[in-house]
Amino acid sequence: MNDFVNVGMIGYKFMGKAHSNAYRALPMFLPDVPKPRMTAICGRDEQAVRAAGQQFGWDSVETDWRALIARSDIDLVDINAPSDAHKEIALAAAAAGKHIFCEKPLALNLSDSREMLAAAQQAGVKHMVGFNYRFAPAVRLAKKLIEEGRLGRIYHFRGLFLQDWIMDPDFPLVWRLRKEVAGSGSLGDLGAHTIDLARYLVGEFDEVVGMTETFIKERPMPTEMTGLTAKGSADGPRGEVTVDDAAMFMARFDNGALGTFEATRFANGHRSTNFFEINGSKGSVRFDFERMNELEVYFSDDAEDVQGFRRVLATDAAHDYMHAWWPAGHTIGYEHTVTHEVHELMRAIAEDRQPVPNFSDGVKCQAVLEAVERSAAEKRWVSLREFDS
Ligand code: SOE
Repeated sequence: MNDFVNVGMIGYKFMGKAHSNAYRALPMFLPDVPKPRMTAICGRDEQAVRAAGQQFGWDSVETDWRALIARSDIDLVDINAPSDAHKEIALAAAAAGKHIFCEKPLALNLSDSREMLAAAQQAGVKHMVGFNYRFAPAVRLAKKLIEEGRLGRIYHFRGLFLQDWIMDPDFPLVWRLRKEVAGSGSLGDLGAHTIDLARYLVGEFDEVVGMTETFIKERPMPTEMTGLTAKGSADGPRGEVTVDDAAMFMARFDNGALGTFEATRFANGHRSTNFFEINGSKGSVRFDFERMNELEVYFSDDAEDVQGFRRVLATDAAHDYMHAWWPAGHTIGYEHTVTHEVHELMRAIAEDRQPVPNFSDGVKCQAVLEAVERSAAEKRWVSLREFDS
């Protein structure tokens, strides 16, 4: 097993910081896998990426991702640039024989995601997609309860991902609000996570019916921006919002369970509510990322006089990953899910297997996104079979 994996990362803002934190924390808390070596960080703005590289602890800086991929001292390419850059970079990384860690959503559309998967498979490299919420210990407890049959037959999945960061009509037109850069709006940015959690916990999608809405049709052009923050003049030039502000859809799963989904950036008061509830014949579970260390569980075979949802604090050694951190009862946060994600990637590289979730999960998520968009446009139920390649 290689003791090190040399990482080249493209992107240096929100997810660049989260991934950098994970690479630094991994050897200290989860040392049973190869150590990620923070070899090079890449971004177009040389001054900004040099500052980020210095602050996050990267060994070198690149301003052209092609130069980064061409380096012989890079084993893994980490892509957390905006979504329109994912495909070109991933295809080049695969062609160069580099492992790939790509942020979600995998691509702008299903066709591009399939091309990325095929290229990675052809190159024989490891490929992972950044669905980090699978790596919350409480979510893995939900998975364990379902797999052990302790919820019985699953009837319902109901998932919400609610934010409110663009409620101000004068919030500028950042890249997440432009289809050619983001692919979609709340559906692909937030709904992708909920779709992935549903696939991870319940199963594959059979058909969907949905709707989308763009409440604010145009916004001030930004004078400077990140993915989530921006400056722009309310009386300056304005541009068209070309993605959804909100999406809602229903789903039938292959196993007969039913799902309801909501993704919005207009749920005033919800900074980032990422919630699901699953109901089965023998019990239910409820998870809210704002209380990410807890899983609410209900078992219908509890004694009648004490039946009801109870709160499990998923911080014991019995809970995935918690052995790595602190004694029972000491809680963890958002950034730990990314560290756990990177642990899975490093372990997969060491064990010469594909990490989970990988590009095939990214493709399946992209198919559901495309099905929802088709349903919203054509106002009909859409079967995932329509997208079989
Ligand atoms: C959007 O605000 C966002 O940053 C998503 O892009 C992330 O994937 C999600 O984890 C948090 O919210």
